[in-house]
Amino acid sequence: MLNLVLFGPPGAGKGTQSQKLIDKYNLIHLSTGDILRSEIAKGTELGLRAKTLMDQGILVPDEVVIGMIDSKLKENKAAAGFIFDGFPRTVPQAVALDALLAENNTAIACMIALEVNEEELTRRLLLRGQTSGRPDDQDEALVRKRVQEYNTKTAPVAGYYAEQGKFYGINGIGEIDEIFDNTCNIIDKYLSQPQVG
Ligand code: B4P
Repeated sequence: MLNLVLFGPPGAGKGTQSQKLIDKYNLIHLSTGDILRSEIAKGTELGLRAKTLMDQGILVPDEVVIGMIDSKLKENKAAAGFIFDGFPRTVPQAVALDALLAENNTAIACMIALEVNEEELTRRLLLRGQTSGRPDDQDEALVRKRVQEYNTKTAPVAGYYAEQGKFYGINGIGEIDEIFDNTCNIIDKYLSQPQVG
């Protein structure tokens, strides 16, 4: 199984690169942001709870997103692998993901982090806000709040994977296809190594 974590601040290009990676490597895309927005659209109780937090640029509780990922893994037991996009976003989420994958005798292959500065993130998200209809993309203070949440709660997750020797950072500024090629190079290098177990 090929399990990848696509990592980076809001607007770094995780969703954009995920779409290209799932086609090339035949993986299942698990975006906690997309799953939460679908719960909001359906008007479920979980969605209503999450919306209040997401509209403020705050992370939803760990147990909510961990439960969502657990059920998606169970629904897709025959998958060739997964791209985790926007998850894990805290160290407890990363620990829980390792445990869930271990239950299925698998593990994260690598974390690929898209590195983009705050000014470019803000520019991209406000631009997307003009067409996405996402309330969290439309207000500069809210966009900056999301980046601040990332810096305090999410950035430490990179260290968690670095300790396991699984962290790879790449420049997330430039042409989408060029960033995609650099991402594929990391994955292909991993796949060319003899796999343990
Ligand atoms: P997400 O849906 O994960 O949204 P995001 O961080 O804004 O990134 P996204 O993937 O959508 O954008 P992308 O970088 O591809 O999270 C939303 C909210 O949900 C969070 O704030 C939180 O409240 C909650 N949540 C989600 N997961 C959670 C978790 N695990 N725990 C707790 N809470 C959670 O692209 C952005 C824009 O940049 C696009 O318009 C794209 O076209 C553009 N772009 C991409 N690459 C580009 C490039 N190379 N050059 C120029 N533009 C580019």
